[in-house]
Amino acid sequence: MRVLLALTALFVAVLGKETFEGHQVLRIVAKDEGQLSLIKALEDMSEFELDFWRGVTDVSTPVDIRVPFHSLQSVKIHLEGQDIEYSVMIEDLQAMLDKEQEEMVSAARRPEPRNSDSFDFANYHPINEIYAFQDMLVAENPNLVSKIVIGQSYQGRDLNVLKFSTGGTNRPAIWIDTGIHSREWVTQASGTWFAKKIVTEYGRDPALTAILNKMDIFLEIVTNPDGYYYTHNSNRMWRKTRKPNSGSNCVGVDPNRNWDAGFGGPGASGNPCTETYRGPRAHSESEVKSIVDFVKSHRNFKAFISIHSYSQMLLYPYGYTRTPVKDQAELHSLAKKAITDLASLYGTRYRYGSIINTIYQASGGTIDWTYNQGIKYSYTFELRDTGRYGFVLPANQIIPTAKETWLALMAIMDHTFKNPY
Ligand code: 0X9
Ligand code: ZN
Repeated sequence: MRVLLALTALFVAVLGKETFEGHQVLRIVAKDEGQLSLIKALEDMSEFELDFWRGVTDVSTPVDIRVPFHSLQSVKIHLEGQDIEYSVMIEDLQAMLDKEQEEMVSAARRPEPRNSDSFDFANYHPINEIYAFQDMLVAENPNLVSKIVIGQSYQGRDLNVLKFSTGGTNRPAIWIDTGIHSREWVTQASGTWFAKKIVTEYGRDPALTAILNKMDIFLEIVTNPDGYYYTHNSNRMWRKTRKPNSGSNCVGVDPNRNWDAGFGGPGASGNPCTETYRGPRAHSESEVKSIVDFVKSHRNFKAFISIHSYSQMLLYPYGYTRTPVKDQAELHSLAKKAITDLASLYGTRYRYGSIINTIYQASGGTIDWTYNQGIKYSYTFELRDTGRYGFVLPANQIIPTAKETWLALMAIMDHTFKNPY
């Protein structure tokens, strides 16, 4: 088995992309607490090589698991043997990825955009195209947009942050990041759309104009560039960073378990071979540390919004502890307002609440750290969908997703603007 794995890795390294032929995504719903523990136990059965797309919340909330072809039979028999019900959400993951790839290839046949207006927001793009888009936006709007390089990724890529500012020095600011988990492609795509939206609406939308006349917005679209590059070129399902782990053949750290907030506690793993590996120490990942340093030296962030997918949720701290945050009441009612606005466009339904009560316990998460730094309006989104396509959301949903999410972002930004602290 070891040899086979090593050979597969070598094969992929030399010849290109990992394939997911015959991989299925199963949806499992626990009927009772007993079944829930049995499902949790699957997380530790490394021989199955399962990939939890949507982790264990509670009884009656579905769990989505990508099961490789080689373990499909045994997993199904295992579940049936324990009387656990499952359904097949995705029959053949590779077929879905082939379609995604075809759409990208045919979109890429169009002429290269000469300006940010002709950028194809309705399709997914490799990192170089997103970076080129960012530079065009800066060149076209020198009085509104600038690019700040807050550091380098492990593999040496620039960590780019777009700063939207109409002047002033160290104004109160709003942070938005997308793509810290690289495979959550609709987030980077939405981030790109938000960037364009901000420049087109400044001077038109009175609410955004008022915000930008007093505050700055910082947007990091490709927050995990090494991972993003890897999803395009080697493994579409890559979530973590790409830093090797000493003493292990497994690569990468979960950048949403690497922050100094309950670091090392329950809801993260100490095993480098898992998808929720916390890393050797807090802020060990340069993609995380660069934001930490930036936020600390800026000292004037008032809102921090970290965007993930999927499951349609708007969450606030904490994830590492059940202790409610002191601003719980305000964060809760603002979340409700934001998801109501979001739903007003297409009826997309979101759940909302604290991370630990709504999704699951997760330690070392981004917004727990930012909240503890004193950034009251710390939120995290899980964008579309609820599992039909999961991380492989069809490109024709990018713009609708971005548009509805923008309404929720505006609700949070507007509230932040109107409630200085
Ligand atoms: O497990 C995570 O890191 C998040 N889910 S995801 O599928 N995007 O990986 C949820 C944890 C807490 N919530 C967020 N920070 N979104
Ligand atoms: Zn995520």
